[in-house]
Amino acid sequence: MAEWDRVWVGARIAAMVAGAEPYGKVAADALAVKGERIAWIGAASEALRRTAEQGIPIERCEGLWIMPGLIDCHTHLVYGGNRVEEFEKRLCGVSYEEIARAGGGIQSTVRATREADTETLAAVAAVRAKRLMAEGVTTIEVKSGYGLDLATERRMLEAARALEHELPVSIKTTYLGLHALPGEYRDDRQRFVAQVSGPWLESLAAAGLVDAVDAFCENIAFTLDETETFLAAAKKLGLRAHVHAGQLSDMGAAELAARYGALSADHLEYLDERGAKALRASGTVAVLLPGAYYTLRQATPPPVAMLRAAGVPMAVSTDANPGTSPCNSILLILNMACTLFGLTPDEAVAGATRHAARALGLQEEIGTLEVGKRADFALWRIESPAELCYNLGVNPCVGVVHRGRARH
Ligand code: DI6
Ligand code: FE
Repeated sequence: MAEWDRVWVGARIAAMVAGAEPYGKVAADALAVKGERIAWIGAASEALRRTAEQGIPIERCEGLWIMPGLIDCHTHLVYGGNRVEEFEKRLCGVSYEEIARAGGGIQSTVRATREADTETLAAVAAVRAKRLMAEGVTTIEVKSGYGLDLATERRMLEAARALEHELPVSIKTTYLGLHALPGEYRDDRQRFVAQVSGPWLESLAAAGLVDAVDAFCENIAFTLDETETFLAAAKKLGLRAHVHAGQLSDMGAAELAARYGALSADHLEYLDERGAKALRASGTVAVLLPGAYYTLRQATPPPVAMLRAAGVPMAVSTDANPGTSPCNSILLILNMACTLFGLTPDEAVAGATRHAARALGLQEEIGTLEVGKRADFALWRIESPAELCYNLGVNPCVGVVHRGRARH
């Protein structure tokens, strides 16, 4: 039997492994795949010798860059309707908080999502997922959180899981139990938090639909105590967490996330040094979401220099959602991470590969190109990896391999 299934030769390879070389560039120009795994990385001359002997199929890359498949580690890809009217209102000066407090915002997407059937939810999510995939994305995290009742949350998670069966992409599902307080619980917050943290979480987890949990800890959403109730319940079930922390104010949510060993704390426009140090100590990834920052026209970017100095790994992601980041382009987000937040292009690309993998607990599987890791990679017609960040509205992706198989 041939030792490889297929080999790509004549490429430039940015493995995105941490180290001295920018973008983890390796002194090799060939990569071989066996099954779902990267089997070998080395010199094209050696690859050609072995392929000639064994009749292994060859892809000639002619200088294309091979880089790890991009990972979008924070999305709300499944939802009904859109929020274009709210966009218009905000342009007239009404704030996101005002709209939320008046029953619009997340609540209006909850109404539209409850009304949509599961097939429709899966179909609109697939359209959005394909846009990401066209830009070299091979793994997407998808949150629930627009159902806010058990039946609709379940349907959202099922629609997210369906993507993985219909499309050549890997999906991680997150039960965003605490996103907003639904109208029917307006007078009984405690009971809602108890339902989410008790029977609803148990039921969704038992159905195998929950890879992790998430909560929106914010003055317009859920308190620290409420968030902790949910995180504690998840921990008992052995589930890791993400936390929407410090998007609009600093309530100490990053420290709470760290205390629960969360996979990630996300947004972090409002974060002090104690929070950054806590994240570092717990190995929690800071997920930066410049699309939401841009859409809300916020003035305070996340403290990138502080996170860098503290040694906190920084991921970047679209936060694709109908309200604060109606964006299905990871490449645009890489640009914004540099231009708006001051990441270097190397940091931004690491943020959508190596660090995004860690934010999903998948660092042993994906996010870098190494022998034994999953063969998820993209081919780019560029002269340097920084071009993934430099261009605006340009997609130089010319091929994607997911689990060892070329996408068509
Ligand atoms: N923060 C966000 O930016 C999204 N959710 C969250 O907790 C916004 C969700 C929306 O406005 O629909
Ligand atoms: Fe979000």
